[in-house]
Amino acid sequence: MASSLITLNLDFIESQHAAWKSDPEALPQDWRFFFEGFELAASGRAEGFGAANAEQALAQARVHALVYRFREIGHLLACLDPLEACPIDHPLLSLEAVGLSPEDLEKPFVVPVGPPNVKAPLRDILAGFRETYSRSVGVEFMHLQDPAERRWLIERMEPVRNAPKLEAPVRRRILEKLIHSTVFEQFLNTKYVGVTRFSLEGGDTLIPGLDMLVERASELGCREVILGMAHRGRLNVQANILAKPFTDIFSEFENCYDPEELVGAGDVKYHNGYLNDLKTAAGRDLRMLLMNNPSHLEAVDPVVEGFARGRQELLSPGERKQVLALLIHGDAAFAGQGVVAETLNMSQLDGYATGGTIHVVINNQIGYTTLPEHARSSRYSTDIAKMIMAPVFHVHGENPEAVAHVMRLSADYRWRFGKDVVVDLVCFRRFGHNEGDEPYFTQPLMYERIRQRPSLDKVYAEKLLDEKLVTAAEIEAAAEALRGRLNADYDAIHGSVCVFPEHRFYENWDAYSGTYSPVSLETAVGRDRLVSLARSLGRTPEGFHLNPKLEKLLGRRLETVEKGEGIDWANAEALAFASLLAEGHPVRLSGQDSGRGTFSQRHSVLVDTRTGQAHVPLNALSENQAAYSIYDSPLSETGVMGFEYGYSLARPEGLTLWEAQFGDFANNAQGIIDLFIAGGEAKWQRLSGLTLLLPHGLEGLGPEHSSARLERFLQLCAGENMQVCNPTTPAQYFHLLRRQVKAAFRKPLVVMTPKSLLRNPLAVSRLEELAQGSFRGVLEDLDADPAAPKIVFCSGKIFYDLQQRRRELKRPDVAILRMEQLYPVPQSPLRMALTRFKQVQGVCWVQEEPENMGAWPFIRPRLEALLGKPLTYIGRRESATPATGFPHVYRREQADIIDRAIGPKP
Ligand SMILES: Cc1ncc(C[n+]2csc(CCOP(=O)(O)OP(=O)(O)O)c2C)c(N)n1
Repeated sequence: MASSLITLNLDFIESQHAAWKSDPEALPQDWRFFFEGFELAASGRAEGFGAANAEQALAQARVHALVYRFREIGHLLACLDPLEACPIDHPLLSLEAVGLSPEDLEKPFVVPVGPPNVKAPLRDILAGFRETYSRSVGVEFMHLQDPAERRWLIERMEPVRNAPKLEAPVRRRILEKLIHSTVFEQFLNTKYVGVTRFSLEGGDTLIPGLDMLVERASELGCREVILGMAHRGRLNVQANILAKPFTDIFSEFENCYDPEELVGAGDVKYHNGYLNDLKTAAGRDLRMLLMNNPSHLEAVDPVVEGFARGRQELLSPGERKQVLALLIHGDAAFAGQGVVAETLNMSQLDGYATGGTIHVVINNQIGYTTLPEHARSSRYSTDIAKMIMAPVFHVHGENPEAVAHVMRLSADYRWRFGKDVVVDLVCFRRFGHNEGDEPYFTQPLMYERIRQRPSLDKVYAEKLLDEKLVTAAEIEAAAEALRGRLNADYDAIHGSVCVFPEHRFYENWDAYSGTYSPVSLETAVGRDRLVSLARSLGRTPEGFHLNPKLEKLLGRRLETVEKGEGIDWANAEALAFASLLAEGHPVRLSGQDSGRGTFSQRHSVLVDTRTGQAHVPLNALSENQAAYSIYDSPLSETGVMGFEYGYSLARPEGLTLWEAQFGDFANNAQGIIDLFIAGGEAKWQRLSGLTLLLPHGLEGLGPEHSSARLERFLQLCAGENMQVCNPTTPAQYFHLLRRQVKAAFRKPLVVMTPKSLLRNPLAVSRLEELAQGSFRGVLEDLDADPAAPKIVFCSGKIFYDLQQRRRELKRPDVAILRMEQLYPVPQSPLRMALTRFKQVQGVCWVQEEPENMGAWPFIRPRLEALLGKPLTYIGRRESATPATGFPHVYRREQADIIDRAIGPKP
């Protein structure tokens, strides 16, 4: 470790040296001193300089080297851990490490900061740098490659030695917040003994720290904070930062709700979100949302980012300053969960940036019972953040003034540079993981040290008492006032039936409901309008050099619309998007390679063959159209899907889509699907209209390019929580996309989308089908004989294989019914489709997926209940993987299914 640091140092110094040689003025003042001294020493022969001068210059260069080290690795000597004695020295930061000796301490050297050519004894210079970088704040910032950012930070840290004098009212407020934090936890501990609340105690400075942070953020122009955090201290943050009424918090402990009043399945108290409109201490308005959170640590991170992005677009289009994404992490989770890296990786991307997230790690140096040495390979739990060159402030968690300073500095940095920044609050966990946990089993020594730590509010109160900034009576009055409020609110709730608090949310949701009612929805678009939209989509700007193949493709698209037939999937999708945009509904689509489309089908973004300039026809429809946002996403599923889910929560008026490259890859985001998409409404009454596009279908490709795991989605369906559809025609897809926006309800929509059907000449629609009607949950069979004795139910692309065989065999006595929507099960369309056939003897379900997969396990009991008779299964036998990797086996299996369902080839 040490040697690699030194190598890095030398490489860096060499590059700086080269820069200095070509233009000394280009480097900051301290570097200039350094190299001047260095050259002087190296040239010892220089005319006019004696050996003594050269020696002195060399010593000065060494001083600079040491200063540089303090900036770079001073944090190794910082005093950060409340459970350990402060380190006294570090070999890499010693005088000897740079060739100086204790005799040099009293010698004068040029001070590397402040006005030029001021000299001071080395002892004093060192003391300043030690204080700045190796006391209560340890900073990692020299990995930032932009010298302007480093300089900006240096200028804010070195002159005040990372310990600015805080004004008396600020210090009193810190004390008040510490008292509130402590009294709140102690109150819960006496009233609800042993009940899980994930006490913040040991990390109490979070509360005054956050208070300082939001105060500064609002000073800098922030109007809204979107906060994501896990279990630890969540109730405390709700009470003391978001001003959630104590009565609401207590009623969650009391379980006093009338079961009749309860909405949805609910969630545990330390997962619920909260929205409040606050007044800051300075009297400014600040809206704060604590995002609902599942147990799955860090899963909420991308959701917060997506939501913040959506709010930024609504509140302050074109800039990201006014809405702040704030994420609070645990140390074990921050280092361990991959979604953290995915979220950080999105932070500066055009499609996902939120102007810099402030991350605060409650680093209590333990994760449940696991110590850092077993939890990460990195030195700090925050090291992952350095990949995006975020500055990291490690801060002693028992120094509330240092915490206040770094919180403010982080806000300043975020507002200045629009980038992520991390505060690592080094603290401890006073009790076990939760209130029923015994930490002495596993960490007896650590907990013995913790037991000896006095409560921080007391320690800080002593300090302010000593300085006569407060009186004992004021301190007692502050605690008493809070206890009084807590007691009164407790008495109001305890033992009574309480009302389930209304889940207030953003006003732009007022027009939408969670009641699924898809009937009589107008999704058709007039012929003329469609033709006119198609013409716009086919146009490129004057002088645009379009790839000749694309020119042909776009020409064909327009031709089919003008002719009124042969409209394919991508064309119908573009028309659905265009019509929505023209009606004022924004559309946002992101996924891997979604701009072009994985199957080279979409071509939403056209690239000039000579200039490389992009043109997006869907954004060139008209002046007053809504925005079409199309992004090729980073290669992440959890992060990006979580982001789009969060975005959909902010923008109910638009269509938000996430697309999988192949449907399989969505299972990398299974957590987002389970926790938010499927369960969000039931747990938190939070609606989302997110649409997932999942390429699905067996086509002879391997096990991971065949299935979107339809069965997984269906297994999650209950209580009309989401829609799962498998449309087989472009027109159906068109209406389905439009329904998702035009409906007054908002439910996630999972669409199995095609691959081979994209180019199947049979899978095309007539313009008339877009200009009339709406999405149909079941496609009837008008070709079949009403006296057909056999009904074949299917869903998805296998329909075309079945239909073709039926044509070949001329067998109208087999009716083929397509289930285009699998959930909510379209009961009345199913009944309607069946009434045509009066002499049915046998009904079978045909699918290409293995028997333990696809729609079969889900649909069987439901269809059988509706039909009143058993269904026969025709499909692949059960399998551990969705598809064989051998194309010839695939073909044989597929042929066998069609043979059995309709009859062998003639
Ligand atoms: C994805 C996930 N895995 C495992 C858990 C179980 N779990 C809950 S808290 C916890 C420890 C978290 O440690 P840390 O992130 O340091 O936060 P702390 O509880 O110490 O505040 C674990 C393993 C979880 N909630 N989520």
